[in-house]
Amino acid sequence: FDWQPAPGTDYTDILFDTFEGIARITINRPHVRNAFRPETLEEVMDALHRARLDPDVGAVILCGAGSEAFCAGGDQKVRGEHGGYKNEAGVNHLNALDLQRMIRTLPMPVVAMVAGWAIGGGNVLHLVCDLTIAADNARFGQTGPRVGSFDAGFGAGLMARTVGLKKAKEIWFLCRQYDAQQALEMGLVNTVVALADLERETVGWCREMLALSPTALRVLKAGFNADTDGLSGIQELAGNATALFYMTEEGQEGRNAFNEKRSPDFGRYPRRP
Ligand code: 2NE
Repeated sequence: FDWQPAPGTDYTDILFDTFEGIARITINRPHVRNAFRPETLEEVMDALHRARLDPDVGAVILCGAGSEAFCAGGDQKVRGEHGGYKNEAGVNHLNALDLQRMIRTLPMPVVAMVAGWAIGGGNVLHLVCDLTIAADNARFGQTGPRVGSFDAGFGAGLMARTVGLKKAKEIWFLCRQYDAQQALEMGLVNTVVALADLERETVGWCREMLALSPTALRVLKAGFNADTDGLSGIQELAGNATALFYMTEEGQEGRNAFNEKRSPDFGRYPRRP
Protein backbone atom coordinates (compact mmCIF):
# COMPACT_ATOMS: atom_id res chain seq x y z
CA PHE A 1 0.00 0.00 0.00
CA ASP A 2 1.14 3.48 -0.83
CA TRP A 3 1.10 4.96 2.70
CA GLN A 4 1.97 8.65 2.69
CA PRO A 5 3.38 10.32 5.81
CA ALA A 6 1.02 13.04 6.99
CA PRO A 7 2.61 16.43 6.23
CA GLY A 8 3.27 18.98 8.95
CA THR A 9 3.86 16.57 11.81
CA ASP A 10 7.08 16.04 13.74
CA TYR A 11 6.19 13.15 16.01
CA THR A 12 8.93 11.33 17.90
CA ASP A 13 7.01 8.31 19.24
CA ILE A 14 4.52 7.53 16.49
CA LEU A 15 4.22 7.36 12.73
CA PHE A 16 1.19 8.85 11.02
CA ASP A 17 0.36 7.92 7.43
CA THR A 18 -2.67 8.04 5.22
CA PHE A 19 -3.82 6.06 2.22
CA GLU A 20 -7.18 5.88 0.39
CA GLY A 21 -9.15 7.52 3.19
CA ILE A 22 -7.46 5.50 5.95
CA ALA A 23 -5.26 7.07 8.62
CA ARG A 24 -2.69 4.70 10.09
CA ILE A 25 -1.21 5.51 13.49
CA THR A 26 1.79 3.39 14.49
CA ILE A 27 3.22 3.39 17.99
CA ASN A 28 6.92 3.44 17.19
CA ARG A 29 8.82 2.33 20.30
CA PRO A 30 9.79 -1.23 19.38
CA HIS A 31 12.76 -1.22 21.83
CA VAL A 32 10.18 -1.42 24.66
CA ARG A 33 7.64 -3.56 22.79
CA ASN A 34 5.79 -0.33 21.88
CA ALA A 35 5.05 0.52 25.50
CA PHE A 36 3.75 4.06 25.71
CA ARG A 37 4.93 7.07 27.67
CA PRO A 38 2.79 10.21 28.12
CA GLU A 39 4.31 11.84 25.03
CA THR A 40 3.40 8.79 22.92
CA LEU A 41 -0.23 9.12 23.82
CA GLU A 42 -0.23 12.91 23.35
CA GLU A 43 0.96 12.25 19.83
CA VAL A 44 -1.63 9.54 19.18
CA MET A 45 -4.36 11.91 20.37
CA ASP A 46 -3.00 14.70 18.16
CA ALA A 47 -3.01 12.36 15.16
CA LEU A 48 -6.55 11.22 15.92
CA HIS A 49 -7.66 14.84 16.08
CA ARG A 50 -6.05 15.50 12.71
CA ALA A 51 -7.74 12.41 11.26
CA ARG A 52 -11.07 13.61 12.62
CA LEU A 53 -10.70 17.00 10.94
CA ASP A 54 -9.60 15.55 7.60
CA PRO A 55 -12.71 15.16 5.43
CA ASP A 56 -10.92 12.53 3.33
CA VAL A 57 -10.39 10.18 6.28
CA GLY A 58 -13.12 7.69 7.14
CA ALA A 59 -11.31 5.00 9.14
CA VAL A 60 -8.29 4.76 11.43
CA ILE A 61 -5.88 1.88 11.91
CA LEU A 62 -3.95 1.75 15.18
CA CYS A 63 -0.93 -0.54 15.28
CA GLY A 64 2.57 -1.02 16.66
CA ALA A 65 5.87 -0.86 14.81
CA GLY A 66 7.27 -4.22 13.79
CA SER A 67 5.73 -7.62 14.27
CA GLU A 68 6.80 -8.30 17.87
CA ALA A 69 4.27 -6.08 19.61
CA PHE A 70 1.14 -4.05 19.19
CA CYS A 71 1.70 -2.40 22.57
CA ALA A 72 3.02 -3.49 25.98
CA GLY A 73 1.05 -0.85 27.92
CA GLY A 74 2.49 1.88 30.06
CA ASP A 75 6.27 2.29 30.01
CA GLN A 76 7.26 1.08 33.46
CA LYS A 77 10.60 2.88 33.17
CA VAL A 78 8.85 6.26 33.36
CA ARG A 79 6.17 5.28 35.84
CA GLY A 80 6.45 7.78 38.67
CA GLU A 81 5.51 7.87 42.33
CA HIS A 82 2.88 10.56 42.02
CA GLY A 83 -0.05 8.87 40.38
CA GLY A 84 0.99 8.38 36.80
CA TYR A 85 3.66 8.14 34.14
CA LYS A 86 6.21 10.97 34.02
CA ASN A 87 6.66 13.02 30.89
CA GLU A 88 9.99 14.67 30.09
CA ALA A 89 8.97 17.72 32.16
CA GLY A 90 8.42 15.45 35.18
CA VAL A 91 4.63 15.81 35.21
CA ASN A 92 2.70 12.63 36.04
CA HIS A 93 -0.05 11.53 33.67
CA LEU A 94 -2.57 8.75 33.22
CA ASN A 95 -3.46 10.01 29.77
CA ALA A 96 -4.13 6.47 28.53
CA LEU A 97 -7.60 7.08 29.93
CA ASP A 98 -8.00 10.27 27.86
CA LEU A 99 -7.00 8.33 24.76
CA GLN A 100 -9.50 5.55 25.51
CA ARG A 101 -12.33 8.09 25.63
CA MET A 102 -11.09 9.81 22.49
CA ILE A 103 -11.09 6.56 20.53
CA ARG A 104 -14.65 5.86 21.67
CA THR A 105 -15.88 9.31 20.64
CA LEU A 106 -14.02 9.49 17.33
CA PRO A 107 -16.90 9.56 14.83
CA MET A 108 -15.47 6.88 12.56
CA PRO A 109 -14.32 3.29 13.01
CA VAL A 110 -10.96 2.72 14.70
CA VAL A 111 -9.44 -0.66 13.87
CA ALA A 112 -6.67 -2.17 15.98
CA MET A 113 -4.20 -4.14 13.88
CA VAL A 114 -2.47 -6.43 16.36
CA ALA A 115 0.77 -8.26 15.70
CA GLY A 116 2.59 -9.74 18.66
CA TRP A 117 2.02 -8.57 22.22
CA ALA A 118 -1.06 -6.67 23.32
CA ILE A 119 -0.35 -6.59 27.03
CA GLY A 120 -1.50 -4.47 29.99
CA GLY A 121 -2.66 -1.06 28.79
CA GLY A 122 -1.93 -2.35 25.27
CA ASN A 123 -4.62 -4.98 25.66
CA VAL A 124 -7.07 -2.31 26.83
CA LEU A 125 -6.03 -0.08 23.94
CA HIS A 126 -7.14 -2.56 21.28
CA LEU A 127 -10.21 -3.40 23.39
CA VAL A 128 -11.48 0.18 23.17
CA CYS A 129 -11.01 0.20 19.40
CA ASP A 130 -14.11 -0.69 17.39
CA LEU A 131 -12.61 -3.75 15.72
CA THR A 132 -9.49 -5.84 16.26
CA ILE A 133 -7.73 -7.76 13.51
CA ALA A 134 -5.14 -10.08 15.03
CA ALA A 135 -2.16 -11.76 13.46
CA ASP A 136 -1.62 -15.39 14.33
CA ASN A 137 1.38 -14.41 16.48
CA ALA A 138 -0.69 -12.06 18.67
CA ARG A 139 -0.77 -12.63 22.43
CA PHE A 140 -3.05 -10.87 24.85
CA GLY A 141 -3.24 -10.37 28.58
CA GLN A 142 -3.30 -8.08 31.59
CA THR A 143 -0.39 -7.67 33.99
CA GLY A 144 -1.70 -4.96 36.28
CA PRO A 145 -2.07 -6.96 39.49
CA ARG A 146 1.46 -8.31 38.91
CA VAL A 147 3.15 -4.95 38.26
CA GLY A 148 1.11 -2.95 40.76
CA SER A 149 -1.49 -1.40 38.51
CA PHE A 150 -5.02 -1.86 37.29
CA ASP A 151 -7.56 -0.40 34.90
CA ALA A 152 -10.88 -0.80 36.63
CA GLY A 153 -12.61 1.47 34.10
CA PHE A 154 -12.93 0.35 30.49
CA GLY A 155 -10.21 -2.19 31.23
CA ALA A 156 -12.55 -4.10 33.53
CA GLY A 157 -16.06 -2.95 32.55
CA LEU A 158 -15.70 -3.01 28.79
CA MET A 159 -13.70 -6.22 29.03
CA ALA A 160 -16.63 -7.82 30.86
CA ARG A 161 -19.09 -6.58 28.24
CA THR A 162 -16.82 -7.94 25.51
CA VAL A 163 -15.78 -11.37 26.76
CA GLY A 164 -18.27 -11.94 29.60
CA LEU A 165 -17.89 -11.30 33.31
CA LYS A 166 -16.32 -14.62 34.34
CA LYS A 167 -13.71 -14.50 31.57
CA ALA A 168 -12.91 -10.84 32.27
CA LYS A 169 -12.30 -11.64 35.93
CA GLU A 170 -10.09 -14.56 34.92
CA ILE A 171 -8.05 -12.29 32.64
CA TRP A 172 -7.50 -9.72 35.38
CA PHE A 173 -7.32 -11.93 38.47
CA LEU A 174 -4.87 -14.50 37.04
CA CYS A 175 -2.84 -12.33 34.62
CA ARG A 176 -2.53 -15.19 32.13
CA GLN A 177 -1.62 -14.76 28.48
CA TYR A 178 -3.89 -15.88 25.64
CA ASP A 179 -2.98 -16.64 22.05
CA ALA A 180 -4.82 -15.27 19.04
CA GLN A 181 -7.09 -18.29 18.67
CA GLN A 182 -8.14 -18.11 22.32
CA ALA A 183 -8.78 -14.39 21.94
CA LEU A 184 -11.00 -15.12 18.94
CA GLU A 185 -12.94 -17.76 20.84
CA MET A 186 -13.65 -15.38 23.72
CA GLY A 187 -14.74 -12.57 21.38
CA LEU A 188 -11.79 -10.32 22.20
CA VAL A 189 -10.82 -10.00 18.51
CA ASN A 190 -12.82 -10.09 15.29
CA THR A 191 -10.60 -12.34 13.21
CA VAL A 192 -7.18 -13.96 13.12
CA VAL A 193 -5.04 -13.95 9.99
CA ALA A 194 -1.52 -14.97 9.06
CA LEU A 195 0.99 -12.31 10.05
CA ALA A 196 1.94 -11.83 6.40
CA ASP A 197 -1.69 -11.00 5.57
CA LEU A 198 -2.38 -8.71 8.53
CA GLU A 199 -2.21 -5.34 6.83
CA ARG A 200 -3.93 -6.53 3.64
CA GLU A 201 -6.80 -7.93 5.68
CA THR A 202 -7.06 -4.83 7.88
CA VAL A 203 -7.07 -2.48 4.91
CA GLY A 204 -9.68 -4.74 3.30
CA TRP A 205 -11.97 -4.33 6.31
CA CYS A 206 -11.44 -0.56 6.22
CA ARG A 207 -12.23 -0.43 2.50
CA GLU A 208 -15.50 -2.28 3.12
CA MET A 209 -16.47 0.28 5.75
CA LEU A 210 -15.36 3.22 3.60
CA ALA A 211 -17.85 2.08 0.95
CA LEU A 212 -20.70 2.45 3.44
CA SER A 213 -22.60 5.49 4.73
CA PRO A 214 -20.29 7.47 7.05
CA THR A 215 -23.29 8.88 8.90
CA ALA A 216 -24.75 5.43 9.50
CA LEU A 217 -21.42 4.14 10.85
CA ARG A 218 -20.97 7.27 12.96
CA VAL A 219 -24.38 7.04 14.63
CA LEU A 220 -24.10 3.26 15.06
CA LYS A 221 -20.76 3.70 16.83
CA ALA A 222 -22.29 6.24 19.20
CA GLY A 223 -25.23 3.89 19.73
CA PHE A 224 -22.98 0.93 20.56
CA ASN A 225 -21.15 3.03 23.18
CA ALA A 226 -24.11 4.97 24.60
CA ASP A 227 -25.23 2.75 27.46
CA THR A 228 -21.69 1.84 28.54
CA ASP A 229 -20.69 5.50 28.59
CA GLY A 230 -23.74 6.72 30.49
CA LEU A 231 -24.70 10.35 30.03
CA SER A 232 -21.50 11.01 28.06
CA GLY A 233 -22.53 8.25 25.69
CA ILE A 234 -26.00 9.71 25.33
CA GLN A 235 -24.37 13.10 24.74
CA GLU A 236 -22.37 11.63 21.88
CA LEU A 237 -25.43 9.97 20.36
CA ALA A 238 -27.54 13.10 20.87
CA GLY A 239 -24.85 15.27 19.29
CA ASN A 240 -25.36 13.33 16.10
CA ALA A 241 -29.09 14.07 16.25
CA THR A 242 -28.31 17.77 16.70
CA ALA A 243 -25.91 17.75 13.73
CA LEU A 244 -28.53 16.06 11.53
CA PHE A 245 -31.22 18.50 12.74
CA TYR A 246 -28.97 21.44 11.79
CA MET A 247 -29.07 20.10 8.24
CA THR A 248 -32.88 20.36 8.03
CA GLU A 249 -34.96 23.36 6.97
CA GLU A 250 -36.81 23.12 10.26
CA GLY A 251 -33.60 23.54 12.23
CA GLN A 252 -32.42 26.34 9.97
CA GLU A 253 -35.75 28.19 10.32
CA GLY A 254 -34.96 28.84 13.99
CA ARG A 255 -31.53 30.25 13.15
CA ASN A 256 -32.86 32.31 10.25
CA ALA A 257 -35.70 33.78 12.35
CA PHE A 258 -33.24 34.85 15.06
CA ASN A 259 -30.85 36.44 12.58
CA GLU A 260 -33.75 38.15 10.72
CA LYS A 261 -35.26 39.40 14.02
CA ARG A 262 -38.65 37.77 13.42
CA SER A 263 -40.71 35.04 15.07
CA PRO A 264 -39.90 31.54 13.80
CA ASP A 265 -42.53 29.87 11.64
CA PHE A 266 -42.35 26.18 12.50
CA GLY A 267 -45.92 25.60 11.29
CA ARG A 268 -44.63 24.51 7.90
CA TYR A 269 -42.90 21.48 9.38
CA PRO A 270 -45.09 18.43 9.99
CA ARG A 271 -45.31 16.45 13.21
CA ARG A 272 -44.38 13.01 11.94
CA PRO A 273 -46.05 9.91 13.36
C1 2NE B 1 5.36 -7.52 26.64
C2 2NE B 1 6.20 -8.65 27.19
C3 2NE B 1 5.30 -9.87 27.53
C4 2NE B 1 7.21 -9.04 26.10
O1 2NE B 1 8.10 -10.04 26.56
P1 2NE B 1 9.43 -10.37 25.69
O2 2NE B 1 10.09 -11.52 26.39
O3 2NE B 1 9.08 -10.53 24.25
O4 2NE B 1 10.34 -9.07 25.75
P2 2NE B 1 11.10 -8.44 26.99
O5 2NE B 1 12.50 -8.91 27.00
O6 2NE B 1 10.34 -8.62 28.25
O7 2NE B 1 11.01 -6.89 26.62
C5 2NE B 1 11.86 -6.33 25.62
C6 2NE B 1 12.25 -4.97 26.09
O8 2NE B 1 11.07 -4.19 26.21
C7 2NE B 1 10.97 -3.66 27.52
C8 2NE B 1 11.71 -4.66 28.38
O9 2NE B 1 12.06 -4.09 29.61
C9 2NE B 1 12.88 -5.01 27.49
O10 2NE B 1 13.82 -3.99 27.51
P3 2NE B 1 15.24 -4.18 28.31
O11 2NE B 1 14.88 -4.38 29.75
O12 2NE B 1 15.87 -5.44 27.71
O13 2NE B 1 16.01 -2.94 28.05
N1 2NE B 1 9.58 -3.53 27.88
C10 2NE B 1 8.58 -4.35 27.58
N2 2NE B 1 7.43 -3.91 28.08
C11 2NE B 1 7.71 -2.77 28.73
C12 2NE B 1 6.94 -1.85 29.46
N3 2NE B 1 5.60 -1.96 29.63
N4 2NE B 1 7.57 -0.77 30.01
C13 2NE B 1 8.87 -0.59 29.84
N5 2NE B 1 9.66 -1.45 29.15
C14 2NE B 1 9.08 -2.52 28.60
C15 2NE B 1 6.95 -8.23 28.45
O14 2NE B 1 7.97 -7.33 28.10
C16 2NE B 1 6.09 -7.62 29.49
O15 2NE B 1 5.39 -8.30 30.22
N6 2NE B 1 6.12 -6.28 29.58
C17 2NE B 1 5.47 -5.54 30.64
C18 2NE B 1 3.98 -5.38 30.35
C19 2NE B 1 3.35 -4.53 31.43
O16 2NE B 1 3.34 -4.91 32.59
N7 2NE B 1 2.79 -3.36 31.07
C20 2NE B 1 2.27 -2.38 31.99
C21 2NE B 1 0.88 -2.76 32.49
S1 2NE B 1 0.09 -1.47 33.43
C22 2NE B 1 -0.53 -0.44 32.17
O17 2NE B 1 -0.20 -0.61 31.05
C23 2NE B 1 -1.46 0.66 32.51
C24 2NE B 1 -2.41 0.57 33.50
O18 2NE B 1 -2.53 -0.57 34.17
C25 2NE B 1 -3.26 1.64 33.81
C26 2NE B 1 -3.15 2.80 33.08
C27 2NE B 1 -2.22 2.90 32.08
C28 2NE B 1 -1.39 1.84 31.77
